Amino acid sequence: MLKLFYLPGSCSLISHIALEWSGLDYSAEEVQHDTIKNTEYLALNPQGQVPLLVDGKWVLAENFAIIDYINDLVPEKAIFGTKAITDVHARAKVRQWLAFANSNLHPAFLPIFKVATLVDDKEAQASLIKNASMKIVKLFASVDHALKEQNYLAGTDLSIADVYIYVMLRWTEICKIDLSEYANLQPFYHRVEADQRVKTALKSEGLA
Ligand SMILES: N[C@@H](CCC(=O)N[C@@H](CS)C(=O)NCC(=O)O)C(=O)O
Repeated sequence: MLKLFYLPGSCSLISHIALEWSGLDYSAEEVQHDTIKNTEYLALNPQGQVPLLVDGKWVLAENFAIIDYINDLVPEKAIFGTKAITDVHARAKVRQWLAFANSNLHPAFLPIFKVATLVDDKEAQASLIKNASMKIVKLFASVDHALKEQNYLAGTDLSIADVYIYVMLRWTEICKIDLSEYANLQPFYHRVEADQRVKTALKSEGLA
């Protein structure tokens, strides 16, 4: 059976939703910040981070890789969206949005979440948070633009790329980043959140 280690509401929520979507037999174990830095966990994932997927004796880290692996296990579940099953361009677009979310958006939050480890001075911290927030707002412009003509980022139905962006949007709420200049983000957020697989994973992490 597959087992996922997660921190509630963190980026591991994306892999959690993918597992829920897969219909595969899995368990999800909540971990604490100190647990992922202990020797036992570091032996499984030297990065000391979530998500971490354990499949028997085999372990896999990194959201992108975990999502891709789950999709390979159950391609008929259309985790990359229905169109992506047969359409190479649709599949490539899902990967483009996943890459954007994973390597542009996701790290842009780090100066906010880790501000105390980056600078000591309170004024400098406030300025760092302000600048990082402005960068995040700019990054969401392309998401908003893509959602002008369609309800989902890479096709006619939900894909895991939408889920990734949804989790990043949750973080903007936590960080109080104002995205109200973008008309398409709020309806998209509610659309994704209304999905039963998303709801189930949220509930299981105590976030519903
Ligand atoms: N590149 C990794 C990043 C994973 C990551 O940043 N995980 C965060 C939660 S969102 C974490 O474990 N933070 C705890 C820490 O780094 O101490 C991925 O995409 O899976």
